[in-house]
Amino acid sequence: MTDARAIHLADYQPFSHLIEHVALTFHLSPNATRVQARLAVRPNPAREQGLDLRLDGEGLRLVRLAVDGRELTVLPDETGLTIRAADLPDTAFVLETEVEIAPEGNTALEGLYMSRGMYCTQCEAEGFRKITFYPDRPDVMARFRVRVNGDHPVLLSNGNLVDQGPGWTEWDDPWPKPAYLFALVAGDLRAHSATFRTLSGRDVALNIWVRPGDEGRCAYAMDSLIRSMKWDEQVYGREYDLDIFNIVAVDDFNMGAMENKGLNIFNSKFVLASPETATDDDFARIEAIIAHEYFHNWTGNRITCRDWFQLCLKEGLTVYRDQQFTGDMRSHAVKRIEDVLMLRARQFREDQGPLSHAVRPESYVEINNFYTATIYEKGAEVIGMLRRLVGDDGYARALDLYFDRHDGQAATIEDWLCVFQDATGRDLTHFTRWYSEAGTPRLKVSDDFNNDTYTLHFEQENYATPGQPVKWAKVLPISVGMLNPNGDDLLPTTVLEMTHMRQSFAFEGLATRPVASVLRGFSAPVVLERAVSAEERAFLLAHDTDPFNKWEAGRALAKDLLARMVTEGAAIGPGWLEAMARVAQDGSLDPAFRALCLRLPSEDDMAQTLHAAGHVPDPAGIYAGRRRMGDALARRLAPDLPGLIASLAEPGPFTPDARAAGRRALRLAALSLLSRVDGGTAARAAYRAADNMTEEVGALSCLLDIGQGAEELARFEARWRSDRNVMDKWFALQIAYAAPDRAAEVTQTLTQHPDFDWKNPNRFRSVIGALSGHHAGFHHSSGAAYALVAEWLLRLDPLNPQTAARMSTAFDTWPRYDADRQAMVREALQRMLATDGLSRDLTEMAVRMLGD
Ligand code: B3K
Ligand code: ZN
Repeated sequence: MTDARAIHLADYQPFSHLIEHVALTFHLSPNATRVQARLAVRPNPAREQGLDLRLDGEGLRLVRLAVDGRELTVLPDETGLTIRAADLPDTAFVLETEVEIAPEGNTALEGLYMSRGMYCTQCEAEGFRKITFYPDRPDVMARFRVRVNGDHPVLLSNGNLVDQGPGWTEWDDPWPKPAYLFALVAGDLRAHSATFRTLSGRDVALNIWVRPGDEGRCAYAMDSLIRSMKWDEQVYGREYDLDIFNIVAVDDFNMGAMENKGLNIFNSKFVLASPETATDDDFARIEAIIAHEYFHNWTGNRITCRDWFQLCLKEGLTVYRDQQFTGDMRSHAVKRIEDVLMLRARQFREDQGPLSHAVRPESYVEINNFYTATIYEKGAEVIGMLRRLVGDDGYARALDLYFDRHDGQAATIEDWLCVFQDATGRDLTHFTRWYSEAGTPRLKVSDDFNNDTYTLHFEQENYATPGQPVKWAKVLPISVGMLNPNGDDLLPTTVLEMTHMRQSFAFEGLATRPVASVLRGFSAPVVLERAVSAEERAFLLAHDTDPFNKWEAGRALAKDLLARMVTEGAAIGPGWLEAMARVAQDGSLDPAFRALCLRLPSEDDMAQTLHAAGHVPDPAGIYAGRRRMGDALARRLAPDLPGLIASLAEPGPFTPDARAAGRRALRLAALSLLSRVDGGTAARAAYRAADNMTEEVGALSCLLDIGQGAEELARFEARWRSDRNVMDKWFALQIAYAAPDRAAEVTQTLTQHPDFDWKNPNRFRSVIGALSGHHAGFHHSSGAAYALVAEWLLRLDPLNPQTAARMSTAFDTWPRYDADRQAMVREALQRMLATDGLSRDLTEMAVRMLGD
């Protein structure tokens, strides 16, 4: 987009100066915190000499500024201040500043703010400039020493604790870091502690800091942390590098968590867990996010990004690493399926709409708007492809070289690709298109069989995306396998490398026509277009040895059926029902895998697929069709469901491990189907008997799904009223299961609930986000949900632009739908843009979504 305020990758220049050391002193006070900074500065030899010094700073009251002890009068502007070269020595000097800030009034939750009486920080991407004047950019790396003075019993910052006394602590971080990794916490907190001995025998003190009363809910997060630390040593050879590692849980947080050096700050929802309060999904997310933030210590902190255009350098890689970790801890097959579900739901959606952007974008207005599924999830997919192309050994050598060569640096995607080239000798010039070109390639596949030769023909299409009308062929690693018609493996998984727009691969010497299993493991993030008969899909569901494609075959059967139901009024034939029945009853399959197979395609996924196939999706039709499928499946499986449910009962106390969680997932999937035929009898009993949150929420969902559960909802509320994280579920569930024509009304009513604390991002997401996640409810033809979501985004924007902008992506699919819906969404977006004082964040999003 063209915007005067846009920042461009092409304009990058190193900073004028180097900051060798930073000493900060905080005097905490809710409305008048004093921050004294002492920076050891020298001109950057990589730049021309005699440059002014420009420091970022926003909302700071400057009290004092001195260069080498000499006071200077400098007037800050809106975004910072400039010290003229004439006022600076041409060699090293000391810059001192003192500013005053008001954390209590900081509702944006960026910089230093307060959450229920405790102080905390969030500096990525550009929050440090709200704390003190500083070159707030990731390529300026410095050693920090921090003294915190405050009334709270616990005062934390990055690095090692070097000194303390009554009302103060002093911290030293020996590892140079960019300002976005700075953190400070002060509060009345309790620690859940442990010790970790590293590979080389150093002991690290581990603490998870929480509010008094929450200490009993930290064990799982701590266990996840210890396993992450071990795993990074074993798999990547990466050891932790400080004497202490602190994690703090806060209730008001704009996202999941933040990897500040030695002091990770977490949304409390991703730390606190007990069997009574957290579901299996919560446990899994906690494990993954703890790992993700910990892995950033090397991929992000020790090696950081030169500028924010390189964000995927740390995020794509760290997501890739946390996915590997979860696969190792749980199940690679299940993890891959879940990741692809998520990729399609979020990244493909983004990439096929007006917000599509490259994994490495070329410009932005507000960087916080680019913490997207494309940077994170597609960024990770790109690394998975690289690994498929160079092999496991090549990947390991490249990563070793990356850590050796770039430790302590702020690196780029070029640096990253260069280590792969240097370590493996492979030319990756062509591959760079994955970083520079947006959009999801479509891969058309056809085949033929002649004279003992089976040939697969591929054609890739790379559609135009905003600002990128022309695209080139991508390098695609396409994993394929072949099966004999009797179901035996004929060709083990082989990676075909596609580098042109059209390419064919022949397999000779085959006696009969094989059944091909294409794109095993989802080896490239593309939309596969292949006309496959229902029989062949059922065959692959029954016989494919690649678990991803086995699941995918069942998924495709369901989607083909639902598409025909919605567009042609097709009836549900026995094919899909019998295939599902076989999976449900196949005791040789992992219950977690079976639960995934029984899950119907989501409505949004269906709308995406129909739109891509040239239809205008009808949200009400998709909703109704999907319900009919669920009802038909319930009737088909009804006789077996009670037995299946009973066989999956877990004896003994709750454990959060993957095996037990998988059994519960299948049990609850079966209970949900049973509820459709037994009027909720079994689910009501399960609700009463539940001794853990997975089953409590699971049984309640079954009841809400069939329009019941009012009494259970009331009991749930009475029991959990004082637990914020659990109550978020109570809010979200009612909206998620509301009938489409009532979703907006239910949401509206909940916004009047005394516990709808809309300034808390978790609560806002659990209500407004639940409505925008309810496909048929959000896109209801009345437009009521569009209006309600827009109204709340406008209310939130002045207080918390980051969360408002992020949640505005609810509207990014509007071009899929009919003219009436399109007009309503455009009108809502235009109304936002016409609002006085709309944030830069939300403005950029609305402009991009409107696309004109
Ligand atoms: N790096 C942070 C995200 C920061 C988001 C800033 N708007 C968490 C993570 O990716 O691990
Ligand atoms: Zn991250």
